[in-house]
Amino acid sequence: MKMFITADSPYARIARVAAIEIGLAERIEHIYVSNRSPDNPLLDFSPVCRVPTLVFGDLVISEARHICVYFDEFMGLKRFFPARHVDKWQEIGLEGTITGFLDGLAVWARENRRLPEERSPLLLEVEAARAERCLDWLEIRVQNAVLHSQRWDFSAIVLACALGLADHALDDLDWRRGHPGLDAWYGARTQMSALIKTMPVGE
Ligand SMILES: N[C@@H](CCC(=O)N[C@@H](CS)C(=O)NCC(=O)O)C(=O)O
Repeated sequence: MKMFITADSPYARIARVAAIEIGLAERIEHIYVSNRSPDNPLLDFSPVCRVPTLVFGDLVISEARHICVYFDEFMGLKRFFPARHVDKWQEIGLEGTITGFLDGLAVWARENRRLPEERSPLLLEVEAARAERCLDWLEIRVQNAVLHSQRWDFSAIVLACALGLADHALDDLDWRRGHPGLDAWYGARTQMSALIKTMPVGE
């Protein structure tokens, strides 16, 4: 099994964390690639050419979520998508909001990589507002323990990787201000070895 990744992608980080947590990391060859480079070896496997991409024989899986589902099934576990006692659709709603939060931060971080004069002020404003709304929403879910301290499933991993992206690439987002519960939730997770080992590097 091999997995194409970059050192700074929050999506690749989700899959890397999942591989560690489920005990597959040592069985996966991690291949670091340079996104958008014409000689990216991932082009031989995927026309979409985004990280993470998992390759196993003739099977090619992109999308961090699908890779996590695959890891669960491969190991015969329900590690990242456990059966819930609460309404399954509430869980799916939560996951969608957290994923949307990450997607917004990723768009913002990508825009920040452009030259200042090439950045869209509208896009930056829209993403900053989206992030603030999501942070307030998430703070409530931490305070009422929907996002409780023991939770370390797919949604929680995505949230940790999103906040890691904010710390790594979004200096202009002071996300801890006004969100003490989220700060504490994330602070406890940063001590976890899977997050330490996958700390974003570069760009
Ligand atoms: N929805 C995808 C997003 C993956 C994604 O956007 N990866 C970025 C890196 S953060 C990428 O590989 N971009 C390459 C490109 O846009 O050419 C997932 O969940 O895995």
